[in-house]
Amino acid sequence: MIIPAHNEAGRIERTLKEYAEVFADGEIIVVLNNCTDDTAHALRNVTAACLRAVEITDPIGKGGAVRAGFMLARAPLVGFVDADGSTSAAEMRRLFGLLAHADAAIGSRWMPGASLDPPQPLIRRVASRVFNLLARSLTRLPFSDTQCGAKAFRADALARVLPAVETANFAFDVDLLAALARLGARIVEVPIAWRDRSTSRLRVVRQSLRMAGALARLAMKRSRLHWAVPYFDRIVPTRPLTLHELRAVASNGVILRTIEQDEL
Ligand SMILES: Nc1nc2c(ncn2[C@@H]2O[C@H](COP(=O)(O)OP(=O)(O)OP(=O)(O)O)[C@@H](O)[C@H]2O)c(=O)[nH]1
Ligand SMILES: [Mg+2]
Repeated sequence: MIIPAHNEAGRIERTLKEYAEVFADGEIIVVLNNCTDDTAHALRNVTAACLRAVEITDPIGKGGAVRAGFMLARAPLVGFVDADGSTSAAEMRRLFGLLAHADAAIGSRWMPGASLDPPQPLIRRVASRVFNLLARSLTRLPFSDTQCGAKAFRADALARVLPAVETANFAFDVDLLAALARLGARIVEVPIAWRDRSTSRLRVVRQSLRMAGALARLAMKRSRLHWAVPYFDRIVPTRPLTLHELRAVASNGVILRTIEQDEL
């Protein structure tokens, strides 16, 4: 399990305690990124053998942090989830179970059967639907919720697509899913139980604009205009990171906590 964490001192401890129990047979990798609060201290309050943590100070976005986690993961099945605990560990475990017949299993808050208790604030739901329309029309992905923070993958499928993924901000999920789809990977989307734990830290308008910029870049990269991407980057800086750049940044990461290989 990869858990990206940006200023999560107040929310991560409870999540980790829950996940450490359910994923004691695996490995949880927390990627602290660009934290200005004491997330590292909250981590020290959790004693679990399955827990690893690395801290990367450069701001690499949620997408960058999850991708850095993918590079560190050693298990044949790898997932990621938000640090705030909006998806329970049991729900995440269910997604992993679906990988017996799929390369990727993703949660949806918008399919019939999803339970939202409590739901996201209205403005977040509106932004989510607008983004989904845009993402579907630009990428032809058929999913109802590319942005749900609960996804599981077969590591071999991930390894094949990671070199093609560059998005570092919150639109990274679209980049990853589109790359998997191009490869012919089997992706299943299932309704999920969501318990919203928003603190509305994410400034919706600014973040949505950045995500839209990243989507436009993605569409351009896959079109006949791909040669114009460097010009686009100058006008609309979405802070993409190639695998090569990410490796360089991640190599400056500080290991806060490690587990022995044979504990796996
Ligand atoms: N590396 C990195 N991770 C981030 C950043 N922003 C958020 N995250 C992480 O991404 C995950 C999802 O972020 P959230 O803040 O829960 O996003 P959200 O659910 O859209 O918004 P909330 O209303 O705050 O819950 C969490 O694990 C965060 O710690 C960032 O700028 N960089
Ligand atoms: Mg959240």
